[in-house]
Amino acid sequence: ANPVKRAAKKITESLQGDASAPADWIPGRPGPQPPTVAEPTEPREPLPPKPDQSGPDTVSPTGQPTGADQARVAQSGSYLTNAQGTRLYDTDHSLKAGPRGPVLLQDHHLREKIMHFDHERIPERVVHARGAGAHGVFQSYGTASSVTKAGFLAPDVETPVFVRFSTVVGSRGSADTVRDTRGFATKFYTSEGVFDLVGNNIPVFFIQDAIKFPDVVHAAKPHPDREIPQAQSAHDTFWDFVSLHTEATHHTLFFMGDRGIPRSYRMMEGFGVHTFRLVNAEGGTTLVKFHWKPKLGVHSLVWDEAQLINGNDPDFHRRDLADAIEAGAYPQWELGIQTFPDTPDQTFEGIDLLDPTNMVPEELAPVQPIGLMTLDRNPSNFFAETEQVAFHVGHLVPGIDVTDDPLLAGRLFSYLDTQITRLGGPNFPQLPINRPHAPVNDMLRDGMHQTAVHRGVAPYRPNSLDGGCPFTAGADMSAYIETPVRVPEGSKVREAPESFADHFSQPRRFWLSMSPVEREHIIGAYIFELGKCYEEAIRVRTLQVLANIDPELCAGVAEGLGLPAPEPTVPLADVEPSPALSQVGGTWPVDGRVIGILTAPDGDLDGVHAVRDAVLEAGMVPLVVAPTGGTLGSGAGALTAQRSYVTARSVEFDAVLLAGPPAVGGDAPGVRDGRGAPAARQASSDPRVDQLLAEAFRHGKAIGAWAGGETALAAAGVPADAPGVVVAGSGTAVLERVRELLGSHRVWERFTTRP
Ligand code: HDE
Repeated sequence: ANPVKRAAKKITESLQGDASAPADWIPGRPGPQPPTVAEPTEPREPLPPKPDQSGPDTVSPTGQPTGADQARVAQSGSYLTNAQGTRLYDTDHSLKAGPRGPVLLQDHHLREKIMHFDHERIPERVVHARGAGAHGVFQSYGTASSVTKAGFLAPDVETPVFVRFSTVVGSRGSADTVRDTRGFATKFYTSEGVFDLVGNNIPVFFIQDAIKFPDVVHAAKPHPDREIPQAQSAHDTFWDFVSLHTEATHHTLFFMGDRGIPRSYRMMEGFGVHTFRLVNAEGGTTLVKFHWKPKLGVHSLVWDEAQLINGNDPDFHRRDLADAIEAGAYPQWELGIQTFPDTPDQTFEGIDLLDPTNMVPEELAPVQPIGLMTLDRNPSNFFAETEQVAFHVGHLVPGIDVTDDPLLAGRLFSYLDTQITRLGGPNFPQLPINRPHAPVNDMLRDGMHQTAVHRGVAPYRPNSLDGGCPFTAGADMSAYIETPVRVPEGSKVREAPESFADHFSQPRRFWLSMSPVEREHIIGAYIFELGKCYEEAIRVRTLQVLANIDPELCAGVAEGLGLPAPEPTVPLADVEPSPALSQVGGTWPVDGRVIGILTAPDGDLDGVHAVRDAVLEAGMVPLVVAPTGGTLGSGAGALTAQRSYVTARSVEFDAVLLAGPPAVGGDAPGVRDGRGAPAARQASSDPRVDQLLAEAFRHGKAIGAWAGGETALAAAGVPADAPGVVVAGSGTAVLERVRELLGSHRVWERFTTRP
């Protein structure tokens, strides 16, 4: 008779039989029905489930659109309003008692505007503060299906992603091209929940146990007294720590190598670093390491270039990523896995898979491609997306589980914790960039910055008042179930296993895998970094670490520091090199490379047109450089200069072309030699062009010239017959050769190496 009771009865009956409520657990994935609900709150009859039990949709109780329409809600209507939607007639003057009188306390608009401004900043990330992000899509090949049941790795599944690249040590406003490790964090918005792969561009880490993280970070950050240097490892506290704490040797060697100064985020590898455990539909497990392989290859800057860029364009990497995406040169990475049998000792070929300072050479365990990621959309708002995105290694989906790597264990704790400080409370998953694309029906409630309007009265389990909702799922309904891994027996200890004790064999493998030019870069990096330390004892101690890796490395650095090279204190490990670690020797696509074309009003403008078209055709970016800004030539053949001799610097270009002799402009405003007089120069040169060519040459970049452009080479000290200098009869002929040179990234022959 009572309609509420009638409805309740119907619902109770339907739950016991062939229930329709949970039919859409995971779209397209039929599974058994959820367990029957018989909750013990008798004698009261259960209420019917509320019309919407689908979780914390961020709906406005007044019916205003939110969610996908958020942007419209944030900014709608053409008139300026206050935060409450009241239109304003003036936002430029405070309310005063007369035009020259005191400002009135009652100016609520002034108060609101300044209050909001005062709170515009949130704490920056304690590490990885400086970053750049992009949206994209991950297309699964399905090749991982035999080892994981993760839905997003099934054949042909497409998953939206957001990636944030970062430096580690510097503050939010620090320069991009400092020597540092780079973060490579990916959020997969899968239909089974969010999966975050929070990795770096270096496959190993400084420490084996999370409890050392504050130590390594305190050592790398600026000195606590003067807060210098910014975003640098070249200082005493860093080298003090890593020379005492030799488990950091492998990672340190990696980022003293070229990977510490990537050419572009688009040209970096990414690594999950830890060993993860994949679980397939039958419950079978496989240990894996994740790798991102860039389609453009792995390329780096040279140190001198990186330092110049820090001054010339501190946003170099951020700009490069955004420009490439805007230009349609979408960067792509293949996701791959190295797989290892899940044996009780969790080692592979003698390598302890739980030690994150270790890697497994690709020659021993090939990287098997499992999908392709394409970044195709820039964020619309840096703060809302790149700054507020919150990654967490514990954001896992069924089919991907963690191992007992003690570094990973600490990270599982840390990432949630840090977001509470950074994003102001526990509700950061509701921020648009963090919202899962899978339905959310948690029982988390209230708290700072709660924007969801939850339904129902029973955010607890068991309940009968919300009809038992939400239900728990089984393994066959995409529930996340931890793998019942057997835990080794033992006593509670603060100790590392014996297998973590070897700190030098793997660094030695890395060193032996480098080409001569890469070794020279590493030696140069150590000389620079240690040369910046004040304490001699730190240099001496580091040389001892290097002696334990390789005598040639140690001798090279010792020579540069003017110190004796010590003898090793451990036997040098007998290890095979891993050629896959070297960045030199391959040929790669040239998409998105930047070609500077120097010309002058009387240069070969027709040739420049032809070269520009050919550069664009090849998916590269042409930038025309002229003595001043403005237009060159007239009519149909007119050219716009994107850079002038004042704004162009060599570091912006991957190759430089000279279309005719550059203008002689050394007495142009602002160009003076060291004594303040107009720069002394050869009659045929402009000091800015000389500098540009000399830098490009020194940095191993291809240089091309035609139509008399070669006359500028001599004045810049560039031999016309040097490797990678191309002189030909036409611009397109020059470009063709330059393009081939770009395929190997740099003209490696130009760099000196020791015999
Ligand atoms: Fe992180 N790390 N990390 N880390 N990490 C953070 O989380 C931490 C480690 C990595 O673009 C923080 O949201 C601990 C390894 C990336 O938003 C913090 C330990 C690897 C990012 C944190 C590590 C990483 C972070 C700071 C040692 C490579 C940037 C802000 C146990 C596999 C993510 C934040 C982004 C960020 C803690 C070690 C990668 C404090 C305790 C190893 C890419 O939670």
